[in-house]
Amino acid sequence: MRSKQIQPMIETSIMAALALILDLLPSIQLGPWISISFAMVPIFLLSFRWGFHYGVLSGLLWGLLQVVTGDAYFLHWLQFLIEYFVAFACVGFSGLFMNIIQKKFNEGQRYAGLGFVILAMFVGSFARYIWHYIAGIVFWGSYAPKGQPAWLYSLVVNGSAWLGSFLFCSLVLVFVLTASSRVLTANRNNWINIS
Ligand code: 218
Repeated sequence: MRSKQIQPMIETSIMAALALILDLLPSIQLGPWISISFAMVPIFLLSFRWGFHYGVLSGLLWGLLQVVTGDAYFLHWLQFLIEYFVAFACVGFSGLFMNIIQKKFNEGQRYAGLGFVILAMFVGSFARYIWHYIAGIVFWGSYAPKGQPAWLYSLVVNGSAWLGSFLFCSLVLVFVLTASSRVLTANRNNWINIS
């Protein structure tokens, strides 16, 4: 591994672990599957610092950590693959906005920067929850209350979990970045050199 990749890789693993821990904290629970937490914040932050590829990798690792810690629900191999690997990896789509976010904050355009941060979180969280929504229709439909179609049940469950988590993450990251936008750039050039 090139020494340039070592720092982002370390952050990738730390942020995945942090997301796992935040997810275990008591969150706003509106039903068994409607959990509103800010566990995605570390993955978003990493994505804004290092971009799409590291964001996807960290999301994948977060999903994997849930599996190995016994925190995953298995109904079907395809559901398992979609909800714990594909969905979590998609949080990294927020990293597609790294350049514009970095640029806005560098130029001192805070509000524009925050706008793109929120847009990026919208895209990343949506890209994740669309998979939970699809899995909800295909695999979790039998849990719907009597008479409720699966698409509506999944929309209620995953739509509210998505909206709540997106808003909660936005609140937390806007607060953090208003206090110190340096977290976006700090130490990005201090490569750890082990060669
Ligand atoms: C309707 C419905 N119920 C449950 C699930 C499963 N689900 C939902 C959201 C997030 C996650 C990942 C772990 O936090 C899971 C497995 C669903 N998709 N749809």
